[in-house]
Amino acid sequence: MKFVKLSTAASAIALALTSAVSAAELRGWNTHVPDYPVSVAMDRFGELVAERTEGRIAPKTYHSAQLGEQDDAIEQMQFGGVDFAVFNLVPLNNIIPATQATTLPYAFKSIDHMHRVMDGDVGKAIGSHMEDANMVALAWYDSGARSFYANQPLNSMADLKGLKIRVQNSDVNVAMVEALGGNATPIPFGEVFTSIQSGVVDGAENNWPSYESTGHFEVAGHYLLDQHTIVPEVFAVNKSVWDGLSPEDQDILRQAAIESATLQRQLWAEREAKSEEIVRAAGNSIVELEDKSEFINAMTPVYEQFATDPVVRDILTQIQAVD
Ligand code: BDP
Repeated sequence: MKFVKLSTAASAIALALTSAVSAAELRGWNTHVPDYPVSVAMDRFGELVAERTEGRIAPKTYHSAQLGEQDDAIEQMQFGGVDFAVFNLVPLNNIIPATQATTLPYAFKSIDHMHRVMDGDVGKAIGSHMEDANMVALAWYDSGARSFYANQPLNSMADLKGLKIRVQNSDVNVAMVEALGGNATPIPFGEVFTSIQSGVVDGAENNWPSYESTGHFEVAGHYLLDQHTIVPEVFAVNKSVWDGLSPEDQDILRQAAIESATLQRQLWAEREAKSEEIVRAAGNSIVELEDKSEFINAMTPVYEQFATDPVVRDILTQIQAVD
């Protein structure tokens, strides 16, 4: 803890020194390729902030995991190397347990439901837990619904039994795959393609745009649309940086992040459709599930393990109370 305080102070001093001599360049982390909806929206955030502060604050996003994989970036956000980022909530599960409620399978009824929940009190509650990890949540991005894919036929839940499935680094995701009889293997996003190609894992799980933009659809041609999670992504700013800003600049950043989220959600819907088209045109096998009750029922042990924590249970109850 002492270390956190020390580097927090150091990064605040570094920022103050930078702004004294020139515009403060804020470093943004992003895992996706430059034309991905998250990337375009983060760039828009940078433009809006630079414009509205007349160049005093110049946010620059480094795309394609140039600043490291997501777990490293989450750590850097706590110790000062990353000033802002868009994080998926799954890799935050282990360090901020409150986020687990939003990543439990079938916690949200639909993408619209997720928006209503995250733009309301639940988003605020999770944001306040994030502050303990030195992050300030400014807005919520979309990442669609995630489903399983593999290099072998996936026609129903039974086909997942015994498969090695890559997951993000989260105990909830490990438990989810185990509840389906699979072997969960946490692997960084950037290594998933070669891991499937070389047979280290048989498959993974993700949304249409990530399945397509990473090329995973070329090495894992079977996509089973069980839509087990609808995971929010957070636009977060390093709290030490945030605390060093004037209230006026904080307003500018918050407003720009919210506007970028509106753009991101719009671009997301377009990209989902485009990615689906690309994958279908490639001839992949896509299995839709009319009835997901088998998957939903299989998740009971996951809820028993995680939804019993009082913080997680309380947030889950709030999610379920939103129409
Ligand atoms: C994508 C998310 C990204 C995650 C990635 C993953 O947008 O933040 O890192 O999935 O599976 O959909 O690691």
